[in-house]
Amino acid sequence: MHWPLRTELIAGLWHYRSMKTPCTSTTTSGLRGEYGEAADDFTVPQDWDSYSPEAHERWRRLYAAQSALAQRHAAPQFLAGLSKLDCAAAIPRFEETNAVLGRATGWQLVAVPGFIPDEWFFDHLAHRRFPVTRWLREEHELEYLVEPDVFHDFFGHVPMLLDLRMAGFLEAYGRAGERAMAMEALDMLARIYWYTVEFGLVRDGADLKVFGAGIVSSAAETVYAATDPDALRLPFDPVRIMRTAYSIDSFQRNYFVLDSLDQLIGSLVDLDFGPIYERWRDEPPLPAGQLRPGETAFEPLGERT
Ligand code: HBI
Ligand code: FE
Repeated sequence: MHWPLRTELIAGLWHYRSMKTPCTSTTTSGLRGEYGEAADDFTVPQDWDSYSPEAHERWRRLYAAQSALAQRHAAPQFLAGLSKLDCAAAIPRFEETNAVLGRATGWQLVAVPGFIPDEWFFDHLAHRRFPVTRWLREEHELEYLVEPDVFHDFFGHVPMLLDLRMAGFLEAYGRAGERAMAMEALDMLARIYWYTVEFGLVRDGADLKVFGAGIVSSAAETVYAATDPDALRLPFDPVRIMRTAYSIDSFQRNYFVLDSLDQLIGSLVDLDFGPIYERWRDEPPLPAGQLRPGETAFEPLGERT
């Protein structure tokens, strides 16, 4: 069985359990990666020279497969970003990418051992530093792994960091983290990230395209989210999203579709999250996969009425 490539699926577990113990080794956190070598801000050197020829070859195959699918199904903004990243032939050197990113949007990549604590994740984003996992998945995990690796983090996320709107949105998300944590509403904020940065779709004329990193780094979910008549695609609505549960071990049971990337910032910039957190944080989330009264789902081509 080929499960979707679900790289972020333990984000929730991480938040609830792992943070109770200091994340300094794989044994205390249960996470893969060299946490013992990390600096206080959880960064590590990328150590590009330590990648084996087999790892670079594996990257090439992953890149070839996913970029072919992306040409058909990914948003033009993702493809525009990908075309500026010279990363088809080998695992990229973050240093080289940083020159391109810095010029385009001021973002920089920092290497990390894997999942890092929420506080640090938000702090990096708030300062336009994107944490990218250093290690690459093994041969037997090409289709499925539970933690983000360098392919998910780089191929999935970095193309969109070259888009000015996504660049601004991710910084704003990082800044929003502190308040969400203080108000004990991190789950609500995290759903915004999940349903946009990780699993977002956007209209492209009459068509729907994928741009979320969790989708574009998964062959099976790219096809499912972009083309399957059974996938439930709902109109983007921030409060609805903050209230909607998500799947961590299967395809998403619903997706949210932006009219444009401008809507991402436009709809959130004037929203006062405080009262929304207070109103909904203690209520159980809406189950995923259900159309609510008044909602109209999207078909892959055009709208269903
Ligand atoms: N760390 N490396 C990494 N990648 C993530 O996507 C990530 C993380 N730490 C916390 C986190 N995500 C989420 O729990 C927050 O977005 C809420
Ligand atoms: Fe991700």
